[in-house]
Amino acid sequence: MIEEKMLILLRQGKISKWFSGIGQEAIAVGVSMALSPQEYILPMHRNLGVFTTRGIPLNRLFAQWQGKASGFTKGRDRCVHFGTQEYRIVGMISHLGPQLGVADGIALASVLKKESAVTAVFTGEGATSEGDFHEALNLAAVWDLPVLFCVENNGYGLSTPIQEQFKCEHIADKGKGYGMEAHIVDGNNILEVYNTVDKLCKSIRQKPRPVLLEFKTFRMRGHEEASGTKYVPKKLMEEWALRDPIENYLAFLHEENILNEEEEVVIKKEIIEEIDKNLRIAFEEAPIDSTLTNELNDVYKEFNFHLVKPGNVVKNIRFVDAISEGLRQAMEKNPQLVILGQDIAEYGGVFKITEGFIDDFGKERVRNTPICESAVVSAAMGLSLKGMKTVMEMQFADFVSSGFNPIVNYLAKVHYRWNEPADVVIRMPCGAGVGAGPFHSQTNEAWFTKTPGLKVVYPAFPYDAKGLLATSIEDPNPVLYFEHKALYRSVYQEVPVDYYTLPFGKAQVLKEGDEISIVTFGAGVHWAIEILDKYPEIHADLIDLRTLQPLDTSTIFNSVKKTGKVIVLQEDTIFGGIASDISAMIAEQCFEYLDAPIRRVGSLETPVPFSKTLEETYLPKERFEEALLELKAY
Ligand SMILES: Cc1ncc(C[n+]2csc(CCOP(=O)(O)OP(=O)(O)O)c2C)c(N)n1
Ligand SMILES: [Mg+2]
Repeated sequence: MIEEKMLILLRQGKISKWFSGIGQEAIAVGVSMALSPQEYILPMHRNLGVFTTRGIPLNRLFAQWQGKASGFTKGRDRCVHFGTQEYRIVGMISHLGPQLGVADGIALASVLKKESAVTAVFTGEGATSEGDFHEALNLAAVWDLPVLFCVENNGYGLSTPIQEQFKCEHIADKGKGYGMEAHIVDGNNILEVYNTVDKLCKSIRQKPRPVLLEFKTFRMRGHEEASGTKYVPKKLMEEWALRDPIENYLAFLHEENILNEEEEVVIKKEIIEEIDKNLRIAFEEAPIDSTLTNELNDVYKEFNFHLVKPGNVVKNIRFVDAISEGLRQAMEKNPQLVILGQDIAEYGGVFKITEGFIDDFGKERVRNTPICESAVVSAAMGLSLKGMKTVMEMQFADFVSSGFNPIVNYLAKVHYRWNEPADVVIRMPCGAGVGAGPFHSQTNEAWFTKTPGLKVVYPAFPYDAKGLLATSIEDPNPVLYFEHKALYRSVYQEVPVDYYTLPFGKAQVLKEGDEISIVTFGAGVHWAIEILDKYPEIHADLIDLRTLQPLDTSTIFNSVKKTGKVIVLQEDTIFGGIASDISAMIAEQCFEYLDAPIRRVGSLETPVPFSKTLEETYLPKERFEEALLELKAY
């Protein structure tokens, strides 16, 4: 009845979009009723029944659809794209697939917390073609996670019929391939849905494992209202109309004398009144009002940085040891912290940073993952929803492209959208100079500095690496932590033995001079030191940024105002990199102080080549030296 009302409002232009679940109601309602209120459900765009069954006040639901303040996203996301911890609902993002992995993470948290709870996640049959579906099911199977994967096979993914979507007869057939129990359920029969799910949930709570359910059903309206159903054969529509879950259940209730017609009239009248009353409340609510500050402040969860001062006892260690030590101490400090990554357990990770960790923290908290970056990032999101922290080791920063979607669309946006932090650190072994070719050498920080909602940390020294890793883990926001492989075993420093933190957004001025400012980070810092050592007559400020988001612009601007000349040096190719943005900011903020053109120096605009000689030409060290001398002489 809510849907029928919405279709009217849509025609009147009072709401902007509607994804109808007419014909599929029994699935969302049946599944939700079989779960306990404490168990999480991750619904899709057609699952209104999840929201109503969980008892969300209708005025809030309507306000959400109208982008009003008493909705769930402060007007920032539309329709059912929201979550609410209060009702244990985690809404979808448009990309469909990532929520399957998020369900894995929630289920993993429930296992680690020994809660014996089921997590139910929905998807359409169309989205089962996404890699995320395969990754999430595989991960859940390997880890025995108590996830109920509910596939609503409604015949179409937008206009694409199932025979153009997958080749096997039933989606449930795929369960065998994942080593997973799977069932086919008549999704139009509420009793069958409820009884099947109820029985399964009882069993999964006893013996945690994933189960794949394929609900056979049909989409009776267009993908969304505007797109219509012209491409759907009339015959199919007619056949499925006879199987309408609500009509049939109603007939059943009448036949069994559970409900008579007078009662039906009374109930419907009550529901109409409830809908109308709540719609009135939502419509009367003023349009959302916000300020720029308000909008900007909600991109990140507030983080009250807690300075833990470094102790006096130090040890001379390598960059790689500092990261390992920082991670180990964070594990000791935070029982809620887990580490996920490929080959990180017994093997100790390809760079041996987690060597020995499973002996101290156990296999539950130091988890080898299958090769499925997207599902693991999503699972980390799910762990965060249950109050846990994750450090994920990306085996090489290059491979982050396989987990890109959930990072930039889920982790980065979730706090702005519905106030939930993504308490995840992704460690990114990066960088060239190690003869590793185009796919093991990139420094891809620019993929992330572009995206509001992410923090980006990029230390150049062991001392900073340890302290900034501690802060990254304490910070509840998603952090991309870049660690340069060429520095791992070549850079040593005296590093405090005990745990300490360092603030984000504070650059370090490593050398002071009044002629030129050099702004850089990561390996660039070491190249700059080397070249400056060669030319003691050049008096330069050398600024190591340490974190790129947040960025310490005041240290940059103060230096440029003093020297009037600046080189921004980065290892990545220049175009679209952070050096370009920094130089634009300098141009805007320090124009009157400049005595020479701002110079950006970076790698050649090619992929990173393998051979040593080509790699030397690719990397910007020599070009930096030239730029330095040119600028000195300018
Ligand atoms: C990554 C991605 N690709 C494409 C789309 C566009 N899109 C949104 S829903 C949808 C169809 C989904 O079909 P299905 O999974 O069967 O769910 P249904 O709509 O039938 O419930 C498509 C193609 C999208 N939102 N995200
Ligand atoms: Mg579909």
